[in-house]
Amino acid sequence: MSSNKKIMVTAALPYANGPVHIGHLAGCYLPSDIYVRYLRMRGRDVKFVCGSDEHGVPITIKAKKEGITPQDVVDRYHGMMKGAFEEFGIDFDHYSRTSSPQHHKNAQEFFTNLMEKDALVAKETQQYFDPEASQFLADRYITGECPKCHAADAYGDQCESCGTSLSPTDLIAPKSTLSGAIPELRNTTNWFLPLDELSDELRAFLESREGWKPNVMGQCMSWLNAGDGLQPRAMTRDLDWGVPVPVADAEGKVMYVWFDAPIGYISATQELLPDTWEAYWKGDDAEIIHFIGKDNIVFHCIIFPAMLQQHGEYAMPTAVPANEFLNLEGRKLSTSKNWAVWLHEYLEDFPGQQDVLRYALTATMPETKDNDFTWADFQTRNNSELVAGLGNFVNRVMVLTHKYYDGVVQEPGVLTDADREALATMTQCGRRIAKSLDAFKFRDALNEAMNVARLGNKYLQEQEPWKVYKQDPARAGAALYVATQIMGIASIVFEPFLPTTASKLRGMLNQSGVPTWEQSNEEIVVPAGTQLGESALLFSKIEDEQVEAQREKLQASAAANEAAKAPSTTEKKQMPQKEDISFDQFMSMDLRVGTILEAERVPKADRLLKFLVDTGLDQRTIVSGIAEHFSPEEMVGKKVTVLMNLPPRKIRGVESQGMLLMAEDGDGSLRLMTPENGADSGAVIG
Ligand code: B3M
Ligand code: ZN
Repeated sequence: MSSNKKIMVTAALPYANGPVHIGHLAGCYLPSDIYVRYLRMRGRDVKFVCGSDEHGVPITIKAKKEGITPQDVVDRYHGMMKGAFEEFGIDFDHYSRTSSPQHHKNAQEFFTNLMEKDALVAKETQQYFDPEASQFLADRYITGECPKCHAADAYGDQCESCGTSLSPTDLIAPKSTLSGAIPELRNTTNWFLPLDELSDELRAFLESREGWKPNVMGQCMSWLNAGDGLQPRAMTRDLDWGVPVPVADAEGKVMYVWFDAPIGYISATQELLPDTWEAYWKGDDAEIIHFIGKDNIVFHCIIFPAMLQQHGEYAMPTAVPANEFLNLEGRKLSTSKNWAVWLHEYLEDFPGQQDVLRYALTATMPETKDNDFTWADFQTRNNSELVAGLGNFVNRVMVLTHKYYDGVVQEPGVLTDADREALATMTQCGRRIAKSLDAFKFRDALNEAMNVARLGNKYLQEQEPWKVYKQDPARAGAALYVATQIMGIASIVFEPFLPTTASKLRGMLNQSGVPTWEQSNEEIVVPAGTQLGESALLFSKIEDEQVEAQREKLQASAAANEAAKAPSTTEKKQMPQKEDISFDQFMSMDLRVGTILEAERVPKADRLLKFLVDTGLDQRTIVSGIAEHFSPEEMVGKKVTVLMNLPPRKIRGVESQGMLLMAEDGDGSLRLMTPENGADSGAVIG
């Protein structure tokens, strides 16, 4: 990367339909933020943009469910997401939103540009239409059986069980999510991007990219090389929420959310730099890097590049470092199942400990394969690595320097071999971290940064200034001088990963302003004579009870979510009402309260119980097919409702003189009809 490049870093625009969780952070916001902070320290000309993705069917569905407008939904979450990113130090130059007027204008210009070049093809196709809700059903408005894996609840655009990307007409037994109605096919015109004709150009673009992660390039090539190749894809939808299609007679049509959302990166840059934005998006100096999660690869590596190629004025993406998925305690993170750690809730439980989460998530970042976040791992990383490693090292340097030298960094005098070796090792760290960061290897980079703290602890352990001081205060001062330089390097190399901690370190070292990355190659970071500041607490131990509470909270909220979703009894399958009877027929039924005196099983009849029932009038035998639901023992003494005047009939050789009434649920479970407050045997019901 030559240094006159204009570097545009984007992080996927999160849908404004829920708060931000750790999966989002680990997937693309942390790696992009670390990368940008690092580039800034290298003095690179970099801009970092993001924003809320406010279109798309999930938002309209949520609005319908809550009885509010889509704008209400996105207003609620836009502010929340922006705030969460700020809290966690995700340092965008601009966080925009796709409902902004600038974005609508920009996306419409882009669309018009493609129309003028005949790059979009109008096609009449049959789309599903909900006759009850009288609207076309795009994407997630329609569910059905997945034709590939046969999961029951695949969406019109994708099956979440097997990941296959689908069209609504692919679904088996489709159903409208709006009304539950069976949709019918109707004709409608939409505009398509003819990806089938653009394969060669796309292949040439992808083959010209260097150093892409194998997981990303592999996915792209498998689409290009698939049996039937790329297919034309509709770039508009029959919907009323989105960027209106800027074409006459396109009433009631908006852009497909994946058409307008990536253009949102450009719109955000225009808002940030109204006069100079083009330098970051056009021409040979523009370097464009998209940080995303793996489910967004097709859109950033195939569809958006195809749009850019057809438009013709824009530079093509340089890199798309997509991450895999983060799981949570062995399960897939899920907003809808409430299986997540929400950033705003984390902050309530661990106030001021943003860097701990940044650290734990970077250390388990799903760079090359899916990875699992567990609270146990979080606790270990905090207690063993941050508290016992980095925190302990810094604390020893600060406490000893204050104790022996009033906080003044001593002249080292003549350095020993061990000192020189420690300083030489430490000046290599920045280079090694840089190499990993340049290759988007964030876990390796963080581990290298942690090596600075490990080096510091090892050095102090070997030099033991707390012992040496008594005989040789000058030597102890020299050792603390060296240790302070190591702490100085830590304050530089941790800046991209743990910005709050790095800033506290600078405070302790009496340094102001973010240093340059090159300073990490120097042997003197904190000159002798520097008066150190107060020792600040960097990290504190996380107790077993705290992580146990988190695990419980997770289980409880997932369970509560499940319960809230379970169909209520009124939604269960109900028996249709029977035909009317006359009032006389009703009055002719003789119903009375009875008490069960004896109960036993009927031999060789699994389902039958034989009762002796006191009806007030007599004691009679009644046989009932409820042995699968009740044991004879539990029935004795129970009050029941008896239909008295059913003609006697023989069941398995036993004459039954009446019937016990039961309530049967939709799921087949039975309950006795027992009078409240224990009415006497013989009480007449009616
Ligand atoms: N909103 C999808 C997602 O959050 C989408 C990203 C848009 S990036 C242009 O997964
Ligand atoms: Zn499937």
